[in-house]
Amino acid sequence: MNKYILDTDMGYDPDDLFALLLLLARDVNIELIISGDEYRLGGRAALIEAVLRQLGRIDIPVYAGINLGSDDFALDHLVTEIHSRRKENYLAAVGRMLKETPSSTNIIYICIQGASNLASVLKAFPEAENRLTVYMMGGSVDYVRPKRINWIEHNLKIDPDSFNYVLHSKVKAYLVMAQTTHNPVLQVEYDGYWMKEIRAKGGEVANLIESHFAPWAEFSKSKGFTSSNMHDPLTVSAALGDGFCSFNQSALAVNSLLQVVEVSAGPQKFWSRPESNAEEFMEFLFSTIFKLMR
Ligand SMILES: [Ca+2]
Repeated sequence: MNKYILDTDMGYDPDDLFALLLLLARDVNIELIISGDEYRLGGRAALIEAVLRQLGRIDIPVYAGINLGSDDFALDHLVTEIHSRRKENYLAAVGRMLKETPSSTNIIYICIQGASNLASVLKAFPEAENRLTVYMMGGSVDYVRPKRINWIEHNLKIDPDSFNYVLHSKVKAYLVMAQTTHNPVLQVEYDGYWMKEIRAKGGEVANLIESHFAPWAEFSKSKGFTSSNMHDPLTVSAALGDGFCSFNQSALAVNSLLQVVEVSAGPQKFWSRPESNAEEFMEFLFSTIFKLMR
């Protein structure tokens, strides 16, 4: 059975919560969760722990990752507790996992935030390049958002050096990128079809989703939208081998405009084609999450 690491900035766009719910509903072996783009003294890690407690999964350890000093943490008000500090930090925990996991077991590292923690893992443990298979959301190739001049994809923008480090490392990596995930079909509108289905089901998971989505809808209204794109759930789904998106293969680099470009030499990376089976994916995503709501 594969082992999974989830590296998430839950508490901002609610697609991270949908991604976690998808992972939990699939009953895979989540070894540990690392918080990304940390906030104050482990604010995100504390939020993730609170979510896991609500879902009855306190067995999954949460480690606070790198704090980039950002201040756009939308769910600050939901953090009522302090992150339970562990004896190890996230690097030590990943190092121990690399050491203790037999080479016949795949370790899948799912990164649905910036690449800071992942790049640190690759720098700290040279063997990680061969042992990990990475699925990461971020960047874009030949794509910028319409009417958004100088747009840079969020996960790349918050730490371009780490993103570039991962691209230049030898780690086997699949990138689910913005040219694929910025698809209207992958949008969940706060007052749209899927949220109505979720509210109709009711219960603790529905309330949890509401508590993450309502402040996000309020927060993003000023930017002209009230939806969440399922970038991160599509990435989790790819990591689980579902096949809703397909991948090109070439060497990639981050250029001076912070766009990802194909380059002629360097380690090969897999990166998502723009088209995906988005309709089928959305049906699959929510029918899977609804299993947690019975
Ligand atoms: Ca995310």
